[in-house]
Amino acid sequence: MQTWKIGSGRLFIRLGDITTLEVDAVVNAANSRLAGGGGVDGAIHRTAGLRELREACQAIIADIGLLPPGEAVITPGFKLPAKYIIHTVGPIWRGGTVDEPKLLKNAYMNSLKLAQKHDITTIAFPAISCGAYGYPVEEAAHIALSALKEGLESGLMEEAGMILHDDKAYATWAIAAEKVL
Ligand code: AR6
Repeated sequence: MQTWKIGSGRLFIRLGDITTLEVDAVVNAANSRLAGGGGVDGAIHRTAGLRELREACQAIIADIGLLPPGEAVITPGFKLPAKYIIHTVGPIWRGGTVDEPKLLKNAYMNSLKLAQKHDITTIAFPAISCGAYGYPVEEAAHIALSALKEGLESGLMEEAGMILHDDKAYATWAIAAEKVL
């Protein structure tokens, strides 16, 4: 784990499994239908409790239709150690032709803003869009860290960071942090 002081807050990067974290909120890399899936979404659903989380997600979708890329919604954490789950949808990588960087930044910033509204002070993100959605990891790391830095500088959160699931992703984020932070 590495940490940086940003404004009056703290940014961290850490290797591990986001479903084990004792933070106020973990972020889920969801899809627009909040239908569950593989990757981190599947892990969060299984650990939080498939039935409870599915019901909560279906209620949101019944209300809003679809969750567009870059937007965020919140549910309880159910059986997770985290109190809340913030579900956001990253962009599917299409070669950088359809505003992917802006949408990825929005996913981070809108998650932080929604968290602040719920008095969340500590939050952990997975590498949104870096699995099934195919975002180039180095570019995603720069965008993610810049967004977290911006959020901490503007006082949205006390502690915000990334949980990287494997050594390679962790190394990429650590190199990006040397440039961005
Ligand atoms: N903790 C932290 N990170 C994890 C974990 C975990 N337990 N498991 C996987 N990762 P992905 P996306 C990392 O595919 O690209 C789903 O089916 C993984 O190594 O989960 O945004 C949704 O339903 C990768 O670096 O999310 C959507 O349909 C990162 O999490 C779609 O996939 C993100 O990979 C979203 O695709």
